[in-house]
Amino acid sequence: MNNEFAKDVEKGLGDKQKHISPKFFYDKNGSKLFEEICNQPEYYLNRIESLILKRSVDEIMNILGEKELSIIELGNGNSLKTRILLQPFLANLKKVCYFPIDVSLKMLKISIKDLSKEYVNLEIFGICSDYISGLMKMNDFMKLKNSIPKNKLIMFLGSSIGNFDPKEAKNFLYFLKRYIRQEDALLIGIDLEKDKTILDKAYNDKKGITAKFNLNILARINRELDGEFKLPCFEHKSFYNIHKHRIEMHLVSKQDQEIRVGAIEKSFHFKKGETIHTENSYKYSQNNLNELVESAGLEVIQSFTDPRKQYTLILLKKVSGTAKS
Ligand code: AVI
Repeated sequence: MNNEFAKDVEKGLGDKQKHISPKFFYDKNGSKLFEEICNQPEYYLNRIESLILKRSVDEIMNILGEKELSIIELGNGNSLKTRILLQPFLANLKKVCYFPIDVSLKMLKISIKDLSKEYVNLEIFGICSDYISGLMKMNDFMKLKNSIPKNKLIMFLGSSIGNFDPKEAKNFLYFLKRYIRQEDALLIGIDLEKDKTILDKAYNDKKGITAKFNLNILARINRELDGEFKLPCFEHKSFYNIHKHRIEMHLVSKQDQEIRVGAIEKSFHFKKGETIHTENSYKYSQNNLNELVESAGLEVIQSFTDPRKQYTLILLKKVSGTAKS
């Protein structure tokens, strides 16, 4: 049994506003569904981020100005976007090492296998782990192996930082700062605030893939925790909460019902219309973004944005003179 998942479900379904952490979306099915979401016409995030990456890769390379580089990617998924950087970096630098860090062993294995075939001169060190322990492992490993480039670029793409609330996002950036030196950089993808209609559509695609992705968390409880959720008795709901600057994703109970979760030996009552809050996806204004970066003791070296200012990639470094934390 996945104890962390069991604990999260027990606590989350017992709270007044029921909730489950979005990190549990990504089992084998969930990761596949997320890939499908990224291909939906309404979900602009990945498409725009890839375009920005293509347009800015040369500038990023010039700014970094390194001969050798270790690229660390948090939550690489299928590493599709990473290829946009890897190709030119490998063509222009003397040595590139790539550390993908991902919780899904299956995805990690597939992307390492594919990348090794495509780029014979790329050294890949995959780490199957959550971000925090993955970074610690990467750091220990780099200390042991002298042949690994010391210059680092840590990437956190796809606006995954938006799934943290602003305080968590600040703490996470602050934590990342520990793993970079003055001469290293972070590359972070962030979705920007925009028209509510565009946002609502992106999280309510016509084909219903986001709905399947959301409902999969209940199917996962059934599979892994001996749960008795009847999926047709719940429905996907997501909307942009303008006041909180975030997309909220919920699962709405369509009727009064009692659901047993065998692995934790508990039943949970749902009233008709009651929801399980499954995800927040924060969207940043330029001001909120500046505040986030500053509060973490970082500064923007350069930001790259699409012409309609829908999405941004920011290249960050430690504020000069920041003490090592
Ligand atoms: C992974 N993360 C950045 C996605 C997002 O947009 O918040 C997850 C997602 N949830 C629904 N659609 C996509």
